[in-house]
Amino acid sequence: MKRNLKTVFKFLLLSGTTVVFTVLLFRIFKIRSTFESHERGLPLEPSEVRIISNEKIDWHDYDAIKRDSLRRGTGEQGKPAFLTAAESDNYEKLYKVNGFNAALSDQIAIDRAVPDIRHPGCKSKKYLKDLPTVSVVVPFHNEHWTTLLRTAASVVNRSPPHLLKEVILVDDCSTKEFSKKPLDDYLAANLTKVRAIHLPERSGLIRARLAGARVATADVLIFLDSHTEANVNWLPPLLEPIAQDYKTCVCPFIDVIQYETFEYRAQDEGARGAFDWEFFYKRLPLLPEDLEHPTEPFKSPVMAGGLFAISRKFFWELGGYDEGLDIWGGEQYELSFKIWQCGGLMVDAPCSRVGHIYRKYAPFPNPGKGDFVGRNYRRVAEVWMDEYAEYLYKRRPHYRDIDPGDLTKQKALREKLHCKPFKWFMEKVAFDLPLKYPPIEPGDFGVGEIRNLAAPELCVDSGHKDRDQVIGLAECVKGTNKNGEQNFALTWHKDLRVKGKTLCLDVSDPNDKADIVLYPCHGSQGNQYWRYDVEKQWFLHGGNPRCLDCDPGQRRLYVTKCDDQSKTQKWRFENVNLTMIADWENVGVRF
Ligand SMILES: *[C@@H]1O[C@H](CO)[C@@H](O)[C@H](O)[C@H]1NC(C)=O
Ligand SMILES: *[C@@H]1O[C@H](CO)[C@@H](O)[C@H](O)[C@H]1NC(C)=O
Ligand SMILES: [Mn+2]
Repeated sequence: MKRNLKTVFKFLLLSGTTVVFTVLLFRIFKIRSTFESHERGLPLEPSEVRIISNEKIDWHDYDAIKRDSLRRGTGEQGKPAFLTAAESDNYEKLYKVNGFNAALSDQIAIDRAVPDIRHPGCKSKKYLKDLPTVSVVVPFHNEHWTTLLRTAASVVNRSPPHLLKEVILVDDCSTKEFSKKPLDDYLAANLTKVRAIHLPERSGLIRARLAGARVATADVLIFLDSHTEANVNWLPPLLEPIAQDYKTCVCPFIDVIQYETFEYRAQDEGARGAFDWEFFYKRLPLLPEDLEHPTEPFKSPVMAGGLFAISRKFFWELGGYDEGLDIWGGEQYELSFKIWQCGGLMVDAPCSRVGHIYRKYAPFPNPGKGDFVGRNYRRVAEVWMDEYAEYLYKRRPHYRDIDPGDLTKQKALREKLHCKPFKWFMEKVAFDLPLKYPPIEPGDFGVGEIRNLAAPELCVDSGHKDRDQVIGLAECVKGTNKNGEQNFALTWHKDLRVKGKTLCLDVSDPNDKADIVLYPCHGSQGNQYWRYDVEKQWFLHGGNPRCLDCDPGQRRLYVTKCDDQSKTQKWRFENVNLTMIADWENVGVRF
């Protein structure tokens, strides 16, 4: 009996141990798997072994939110503000040097409250309990003192203290009095987590960011412009994707701080970053799967440039920025291409929002360095874009003659990291970019006069009219005399233009028999979308299409419900490119 008990006891003990052991193993395994992704990301010193768990918590600082909600005064809660006559002494002078209403900024508290305009779903979102630490790097040159301090204060006040290791203001050789000792003193007295480093010579935005990154010590680098305001709970959504994979770069949503009134508002509810073939920053619509999860990070081909989070480890693995890039321009493309092509990932996090003052105008003098932006673009194109660089050069032929300088280091880096070709980036990441921004501008779907079948002596006529004016029909004019009057192009933008002008046939009225007016072409569909149906000889307008129709007696044009029996809805379009029309869906954007 005693032996039996002992056996049972032993058995229990053993199986108990097994259970405990299994649970432990399971946990270790679980820990290990998150640990691994973490480990790849953040250099964990042996002394700082962290227990990484998948536990998620609510990171909101409800006390701070409460305090903010009670604030009243000029510009509080991000409401538009105005100067009184007495305050507006410096208005012109400060506007001129800053490009925004800096006199008003001085009347607004450094730690003002901004409205929480996140998607409502963000308010209940939880994030990993274990998040990496952050160094915020803010380069500036002659930033106005209150906008600079507001940037720093918003970061300090809206970040969990144990995550925010430091804020580094990189003074790129500013000449304003405040930028030196008064700034250092202010920070030492009032914002102890924030410090300024003063560069001995003017280095430009790109090298100033690099200088800040070099002295940063936390796991994650966050770069911000010097006239921004971090919004509620901005940090965890930026950090979680990096904690999960250190090769993920995360951008916040950028809100608008209006340059005149400092009103804080959304610019939109998200879009994917892109570019056209002159390297203007553009945006692509969210994908259907992105729209389904409005609070989840979504992939974005390129960053806007000024505001993003990246692990320090990955940033330096990518060589930081190309140091050959001068002052500003092209660096957002360089880093974006590198991130994607060299094994990383870039996302926008909708629940992280940061306001940014978009200036009314750039107040800085030209640095007198020639076409430094063109040279930067050339460097980026030569190193990363392979055969696609040609599309850039086709539009800006003088780039071919710019000496890009020594590229061996950049090319060696691309080699060393086994980065993918640009074609891969275009096909897998920016796959819908060519629809909206085709590398080679397609021809027109059709061009020439548009003649009505019911009244074959009448043609659509723009009559030298201008924007907002209604157009109608006129006697068809033969031959060469119809330039700009009866000569129209159905372009690859899927708009119908007065040939040779950027005026488009536009219908904004949803009512039946709505007029056709001229309006500057905006290339973004909507009221200017037209399609030609070759079989039916219809001009179809809009997404829920109506047909171009007319009243020959009144010489009036309008759109109305399509009708197979109607002859006034039939139009002969002088020259139609049937190949292109047959490929309608694959040319330009879809409605
Ligand atoms: C600290 O902030 C207060 C309030 O904004 C200001 O009056 C004071 O001058 C600051 N301290 C320094 C040393 O600048
Ligand atoms: C029609 O379009 C195709 C494809 O864009 C082009 O190759 C062809 O030259 C065009 N034809 C005419 C007559 O313009
Ligand atoms: Mn800016």
